[in-house]
Amino acid sequence: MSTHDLAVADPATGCKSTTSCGTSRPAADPEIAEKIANHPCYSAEAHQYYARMHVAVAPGCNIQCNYCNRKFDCANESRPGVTSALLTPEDALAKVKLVATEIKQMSVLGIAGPGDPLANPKPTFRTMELVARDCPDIKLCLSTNGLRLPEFADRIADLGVDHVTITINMTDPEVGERIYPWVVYKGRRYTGREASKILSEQQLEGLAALTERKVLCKVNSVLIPGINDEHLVEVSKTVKDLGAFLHNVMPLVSAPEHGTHFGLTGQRGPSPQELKLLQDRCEEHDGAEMNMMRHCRQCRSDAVGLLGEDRGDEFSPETYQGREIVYDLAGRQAAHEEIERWRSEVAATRDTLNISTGAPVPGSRTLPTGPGAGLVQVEVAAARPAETVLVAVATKGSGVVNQHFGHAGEFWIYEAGPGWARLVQTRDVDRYCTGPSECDEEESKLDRTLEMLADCAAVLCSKIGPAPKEALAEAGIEPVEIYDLIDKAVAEVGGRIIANRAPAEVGTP
Ligand code: CLF
Ligand code: SF4
Repeated sequence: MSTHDLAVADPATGCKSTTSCGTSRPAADPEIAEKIANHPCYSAEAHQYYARMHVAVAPGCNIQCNYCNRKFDCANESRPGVTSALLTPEDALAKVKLVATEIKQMSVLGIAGPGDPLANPKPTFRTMELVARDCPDIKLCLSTNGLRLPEFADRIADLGVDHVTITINMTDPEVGERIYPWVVYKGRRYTGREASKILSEQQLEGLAALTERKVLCKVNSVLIPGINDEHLVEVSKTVKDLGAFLHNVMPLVSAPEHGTHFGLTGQRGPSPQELKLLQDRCEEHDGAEMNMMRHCRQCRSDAVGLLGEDRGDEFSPETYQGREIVYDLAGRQAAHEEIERWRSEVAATRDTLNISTGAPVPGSRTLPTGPGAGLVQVEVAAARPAETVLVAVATKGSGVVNQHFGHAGEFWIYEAGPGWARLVQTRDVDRYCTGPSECDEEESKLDRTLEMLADCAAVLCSKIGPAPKEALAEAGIEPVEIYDLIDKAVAEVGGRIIANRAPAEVGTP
């Protein structure tokens, strides 16, 4: 398929760093490369093509976070205020088989709640065992607060769970006591600084144990302005030294109606710009030089589909409970081959046009990969151009600008310049919404979108109506109607904007 055939091509349905975009780093270590190739969270590029699903099998939790209300899902990976219905491991298996057949690009099963998976080891591991037995091509993934991680490191590795996320919001108990009022460890309840000390020690020990066992680890951190914002660069350094592959700094989502301690006490979340600044700091040479995830969507514990979409409603219990579902392994393999064929065409187009996504090209830098793992050769990214601008993209995935401005629930923010198209953030309207009462009105929605895209030079979408087009132009954001490969369109539009601007107007976003 050539890039000229984009109208039918849909097979699956400003950082300052001059090195690499972590999530799109094609690690030279073939084992790591294989692990991230079709994991939508560990690879920004893969997330345009592959989907994940979660099954909500783990209800209880053994700690209290000040951004969590137990009526809802674990807020370590979910947006507060969403509730997922609990499944038995057997029902979870049936659901996985059905989703895997209907959504063939679903490549990963994650367990992320609604409580902490390792506070509920029986249903968590039983589900993993059943899926490993019946669905051999699905990657297994787990997200935990880490309190019981050292205890279960061997079991996780033995089960073939390749990816584990640990939420680490601090390594300093003084910071921790403002986030965690208590933890329950080995049957005893701890409070204050002692609680955070235990939690932190367990998290770091668990991380080291997993990386020693070659399990690929991601660390999630919730950015809480005024509490851990200054501390998170240090956290990033620490977890990198212990072998974490990726760091995902997520915004605190806090509102009184969520009923959380932070929501009720008026603790605010960060703006998209504050979040990006912190992510950039973690990644910079004088920061942690960590591999950062930029495309997290803070999913529900029963999320289904591509990141950023939720197809959970299509799979209600009646659709899978008590049904004999045949696992279509051959059909899935054929669908994945088609995705890979299209991905390599997109990559070939990038190569021909000499466009970099911040991903590495062959070079000679060496990086530690974890305690005891020694050094591996990684590839070095193409240099970022001296001048870039931010552009927003409306897309439904598959690497193509293919969404109407008005239909976009989120925008992908790219750093753009001549030969440069690097995904640095995704932003959606609701995530940063502060007042639900205002969000229903069309005009207010548009105002919020404009506010959210205020630091962007252009918006790329397949179509846009006259009113938003005018509003964007008035706000100094160029609306661009285009149907093309994202990387190509972003680099071209960014390059043109920079070329047309007076030098003083262009800065580092
Ligand atoms: Fe799920 Fe998490 Fe595994 Fe991904 S989600 S358990 S690593 S398969 Fe992904 Fe969702 Fe962000 Fe999590 S976008 S919230 S990082
Ligand atoms: Fe809530 Fe998750 Fe924290 Fe437990 S670990 S208190 S479920 S956010």
